[in-house]
Amino acid sequence: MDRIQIRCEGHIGWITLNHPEKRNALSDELVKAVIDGLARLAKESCRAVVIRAPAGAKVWSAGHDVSELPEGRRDPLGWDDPLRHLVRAIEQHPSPVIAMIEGGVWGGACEVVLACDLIVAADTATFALTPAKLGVPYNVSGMLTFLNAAPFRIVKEMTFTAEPIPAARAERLGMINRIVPADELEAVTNAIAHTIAGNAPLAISVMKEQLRILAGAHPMSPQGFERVQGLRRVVYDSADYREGIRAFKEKRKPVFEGR
Ligand code: LCV
Repeated sequence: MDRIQIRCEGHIGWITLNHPEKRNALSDELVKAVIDGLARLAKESCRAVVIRAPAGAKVWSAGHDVSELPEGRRDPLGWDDPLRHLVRAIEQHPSPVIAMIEGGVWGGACEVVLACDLIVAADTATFALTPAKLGVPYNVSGMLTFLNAAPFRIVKEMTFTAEPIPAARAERLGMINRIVPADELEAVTNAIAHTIAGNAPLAISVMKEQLRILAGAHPMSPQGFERVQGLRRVVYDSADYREGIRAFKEKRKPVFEGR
């Protein structure tokens, strides 16, 4: 069963996440299919790529596939985690990647969406950052993705509460580019993609890469990085982390004890 649908029409690539039984959870299998799809669309000289869920989706993506997270003693979001590969593939894709959002976007899927170059959302869409709900110590580059997409205090609110925010608020905050009625979402996204595709692809590709390098140009001392990694290790080695993952699998609310 293909976990995505892919097509290229008039220099525009379309990738549809297609694992509704698991609410498009970002499993290794689905992530690999999206990364391969992006590479294929680059070879077909697509000048913009839209990543979407099927029309009418209540969930765009439920985030990292929790069943694939380690139950402790290993960084759950290390360099080689599928989610990290997907975020880098989007950021390094030679043409703009547009997230077309309908339904809820959860956890690591929020980072995938915020790593896209433009975000067009239906007015019913919601966005939730969920590490605190699971007890996961999010990783440094992921936190930078959030900080590059939303004001500092909003990142704190979203990460500390793990509560979804509605598309209207996300747009007011500048986190997303456009909010439209669901029945206009595809047409508006398609129009934006065609406008981009009608401009100079080489210049756009270079400006995208310049912006990626500048957005990531945040100095962090080796000591600072090692301190953060040490603190994250305390979290993913904690009883709370194990409890968060187990509670999800057992479909119950976690009981965190701060140890
Ligand atoms: C695996 C799933 C998932 C899922 N993984 O449908 O950002 S971090 O640090 O937290 C990071 C580690 C991360 O991204 O973690 C994941 C964060 N995601 C969430 O917290 C969202 C978890 N999912 C939900 O809250 C609900 O599934 C939503 C609200 C998305 C949809 O609810 P709905 O009632 O429509 P179900 O909950 O019944 O889910 C349908 C099937 O998808 C699986 C879920 O286990 C169920 O499988 P079974 O039918 O086998 O029981 N599923 C959902 N999310 N992230 N599997």
